[in-house]
Amino acid sequence: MSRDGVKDDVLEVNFDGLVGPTHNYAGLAHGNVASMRHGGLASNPREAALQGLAKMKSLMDAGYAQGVLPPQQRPDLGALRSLGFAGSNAEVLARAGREAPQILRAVCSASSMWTANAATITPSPDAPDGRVHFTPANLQSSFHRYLEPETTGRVLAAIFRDPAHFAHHSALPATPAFSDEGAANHTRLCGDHGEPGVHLYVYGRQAFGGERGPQRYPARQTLEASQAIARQHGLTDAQTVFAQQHPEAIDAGVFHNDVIAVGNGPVLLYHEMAFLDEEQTLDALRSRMATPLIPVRVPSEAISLEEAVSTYLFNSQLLTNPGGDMTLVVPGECQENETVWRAIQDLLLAGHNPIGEILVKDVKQSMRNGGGPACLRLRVALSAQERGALGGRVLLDEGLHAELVAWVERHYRDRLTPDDLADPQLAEETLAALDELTRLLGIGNVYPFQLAT
Ligand code: SUG
Repeated sequence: MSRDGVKDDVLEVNFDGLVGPTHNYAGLAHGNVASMRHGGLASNPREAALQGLAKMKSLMDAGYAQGVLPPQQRPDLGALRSLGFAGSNAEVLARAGREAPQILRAVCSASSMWTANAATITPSPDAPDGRVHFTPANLQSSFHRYLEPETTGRVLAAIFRDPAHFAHHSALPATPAFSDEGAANHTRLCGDHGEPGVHLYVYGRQAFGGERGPQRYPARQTLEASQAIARQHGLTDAQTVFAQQHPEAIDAGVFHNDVIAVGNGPVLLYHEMAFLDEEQTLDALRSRMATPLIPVRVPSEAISLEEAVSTYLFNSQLLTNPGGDMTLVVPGECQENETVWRAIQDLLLAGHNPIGEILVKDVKQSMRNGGGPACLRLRVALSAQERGALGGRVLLDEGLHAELVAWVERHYRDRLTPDDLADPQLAEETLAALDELTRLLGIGNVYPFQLAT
């Protein structure tokens, strides 16, 4: 730490979720139009994992700090057993496949790949005790995602294990009043990443009281959940802004704020329909930030809500380069859409803002389930000392990347349909792969099958 409250050596590390071997299209996410549209399609788990690793590698090669988080144990046989399916693993899977195919699909989802929903993070320059704070998201809005937080908590505790630097909180009560979907609804705005920041929490509804909510699709984040996380992490009113997401955006398929806005440093790139009260949100940020806010507003006349949702322009990663300018990492779908591609050139690249470069990444396997480049990563701003205190081998380098690619090629199938999910061989393959992965990453035993006595 050199100046007051400022850490000079803080870097934002993007921890991408490794896509799990059971990646499939089950149409599980109500209000997520890509998931609803592609349910039942055959997936390619191998291609999905390799696309994710290729994105990680190219950002690592470009000089950004890149981390990786492991997938979860799927099928979640424990969840099936808790629902009354008994017998051998093969019997449990066969009966679930016969009697409750929707439940079987849910317990096979590889949804933990979207690590933007894994947790909410407060980096150390902002926390009163000078540690990095973590709260796993309860993801209680859907059954398949409600299965994630327990293992997420174990994985985060295994990696961010040194209590001198890292503080772990419990997920919020998994009930609609405290519905929480993690960092996807949270943006930290600041000068450099090591300077104190202001935390923008975007919620879809208020559980106790409150006004207009969406009519068609569910709001997955409550104000009460966001407030509880800020309290857990010790943030004050001067450090926080709580803004309601526009209900019309949720009803158009914007199920998380990161589908319609992305911030980095002092820049907030957003669609005009992102917030119910745009001016109030910007004013609240401006009045709290130590650095001038740089809003980059995209009006509906340039890009409609529907185009924002179908191309996921706002689900891009906005990354800081050493000189202070920024790179926007967009999904391939943005380049395929003429209107959006033109708006990127005219509004973003030619506008008065630090965005100086666009990188296009193909993450189509994930996009078909509504997960773009920004969904696939959890941002954790860490000082050099905190990076040095990480457990396991999770910061990507050439060697780790090559080993992960080889691991995927050894274990993953290149085609999976919903009917394949009852195959007991798939479950065996997956557990063997995951067991090997925890050794490769050096994170110890984190999966239920490894912890069972
Ligand atoms: O929760 N899709 C995920 C996508 C999450 C995207 N994350 C962010 N925007 N940060 C979801 O809706 C679909 C699974 C399926 O249908 O098979 C799914 O869960």
